[in-house]
Amino acid sequence: MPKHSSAPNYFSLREPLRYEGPKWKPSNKRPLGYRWYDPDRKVLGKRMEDQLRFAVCYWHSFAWPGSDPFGGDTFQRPWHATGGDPMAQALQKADVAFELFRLLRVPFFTFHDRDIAPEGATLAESNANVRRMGEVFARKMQDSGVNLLWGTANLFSNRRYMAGAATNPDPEVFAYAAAQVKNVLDLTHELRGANYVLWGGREGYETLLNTDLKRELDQLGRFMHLVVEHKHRIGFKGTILIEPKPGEPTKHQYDYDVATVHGFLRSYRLEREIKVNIEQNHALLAGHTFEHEIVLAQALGVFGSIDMNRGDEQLGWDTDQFPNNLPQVALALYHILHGGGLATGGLNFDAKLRRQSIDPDDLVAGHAGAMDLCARALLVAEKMIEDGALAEQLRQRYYGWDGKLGKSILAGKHSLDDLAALVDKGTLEPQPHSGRQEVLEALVNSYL
Ligand code: XLS
Ligand code: NI
Ligand code: NI
Repeated sequence: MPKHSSAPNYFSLREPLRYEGPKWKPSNKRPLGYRWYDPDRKVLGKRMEDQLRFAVCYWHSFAWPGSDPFGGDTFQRPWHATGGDPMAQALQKADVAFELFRLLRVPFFTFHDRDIAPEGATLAESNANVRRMGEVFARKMQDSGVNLLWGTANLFSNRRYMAGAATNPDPEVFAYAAAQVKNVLDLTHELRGANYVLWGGREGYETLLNTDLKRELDQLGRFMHLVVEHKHRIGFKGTILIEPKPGEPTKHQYDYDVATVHGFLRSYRLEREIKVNIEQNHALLAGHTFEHEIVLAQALGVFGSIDMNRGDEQLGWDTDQFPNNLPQVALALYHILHGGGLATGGLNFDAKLRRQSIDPDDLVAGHAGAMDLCARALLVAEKMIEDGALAEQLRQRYYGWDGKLGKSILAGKHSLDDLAALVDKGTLEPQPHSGRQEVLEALVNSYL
């Protein structure tokens, strides 16, 4: 048996972490605290907590046992013990989850249906279990003030989804997935979730030898329309989000990256209804930077929310580590804030401990360290925005486009013939200018 087995005493900490100030260092007596995360501090006109909108995810922290392809459960959470009553275990898990939220003072959480309640013999039974846990959540949320950033349905673990959910060759699987999403979307609405997420875990394929790609895309489009129609029917005010990921579990995922998802949304006339949930590690796996995906989503009008984690520079899979790179996170937050902030979105720690981190308190440490890093990065982003030098150099670089020629080109006032004539007259003499990348990189470092 692990040392701490009953839910309220699962962690050794009793009092919630607090803001300790910039001089604070972890000590044996007080190993955990916030050096930067000061929820009430005003940053660019909003409380820090409201700028960052942190969420703890249920799946990595409470559902995953520490397994990898070569070995099983390392964490031995008491609610995973074999032979236990699954519903009692789900309740214990929820107690520990809300205890972690309290200790961290985190304002939001996220879940899949299968994380929170046991799967039953039929879908009706499974859905009922989810709803029972939903009632438990409603009470706990009321008591704690913790809110739901988003809910989602797990349409990828069960073998019925091995060939996809909406993109399955069998319409009965499509119907099954629809029934599951309806249940979680209804629950998310009842719990006043800020968003609903669809990650197309198995919406993709391994080989075209057994896959009709066009049909599968049409099925996915139809599925998304059903979700949007249902959202409006029940009056859910949150945002529907698709989470792009380029590979894993399938070789070709249809929701490859922000550009691909946007193209899909446009083709199926969904671009006004659905936005994206961008995950740092997924951006890297797609061959992009995190900032690229953020800024592109903003440019296309589909920026929604963030799954905040980090990949490994050597490993080509979704390692889902807690963020720990100040310049990277600072630039991401700079772009998020510069483009208007998070709106209904948040920073969801879709991040898991390394499987050797088996002490319950490691769960507190992983999140607390990540929250503090993000808070520190937010303060860096604030300096970047208040100083304005980064924005100013962009303005200068595109200066010509705000002038007479640039404006009239964009307004469609010139044909190719016109422009050729202008150049022939010899009045234009474009001069190359330095891109100054090194200067700008040093500028970024000056804010750190
Ligand atoms: C997997 C995804 C998943 C989604 C939720 O790689 O990140 O965890 O965030 O289904
Ligand atoms: Ni994710
Ligand atoms: Ni992921």
